[in-house]
Amino acid sequence: MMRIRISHRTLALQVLLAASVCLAQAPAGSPADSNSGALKIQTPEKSETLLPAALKALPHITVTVHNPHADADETFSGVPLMDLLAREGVPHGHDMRGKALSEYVVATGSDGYKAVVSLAEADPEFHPGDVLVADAMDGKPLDAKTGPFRLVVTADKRPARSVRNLVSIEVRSAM
Ligand SMILES: Nc1nc2c(c(=O)[nH]1)N[C@H]1C(S)=C(S)[C@@H](COP(=O)(O)O)O[C@H]1N2
Ligand SMILES: [Mo]
Repeated sequence: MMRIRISHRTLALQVLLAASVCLAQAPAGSPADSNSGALKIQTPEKSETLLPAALKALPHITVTVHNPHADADETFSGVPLMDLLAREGVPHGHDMRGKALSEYVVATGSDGYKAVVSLAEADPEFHPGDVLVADAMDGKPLDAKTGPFRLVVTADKRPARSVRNLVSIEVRSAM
């Protein structure tokens, strides 16, 4: 009796272990795999996938927006979108001219919801307001319903472009 119980427990442990190894090895980043926790950043030249810990390690800013639906102020902390794009060599600042003005960012949530911001809108040296990839609200990491990442566009009067469960940001050109 004792031996059977022990071996069952061992088997359960092995199943758990195997499952956690599978989870750890699951490919991450495509919009299809929801809640993989990874953010794919794609430009015409490069692509990179950031895990929550990597984004958390980058310099953050904090913004407060009013959510008219919740009728509440919400304080988000995150990394400016343009800081993430600049890592991939996307033009900004002095270079926000010419072809750069034809470029735009498609932000996609794990449910397939999409919103577009122009590259110029995402550049704080060009356009007022902040566009950030937030990973915390009111001092806490975003919950599963919203995170781990959410786009925040402070100049918008409604949070409709605030893509929840953000899984991908892709830079494209209209030219
Ligand atoms: N992934 C995803 N993000 C989304 C949406 C959605 O359907 N899917 N709806 C948007 C709309 S229209 C609004 S008004 C806000 C609502 O955000 P809230 O639930 O935090 O108020 O989320 C935005 N982000
Ligand atoms: Mo909305």
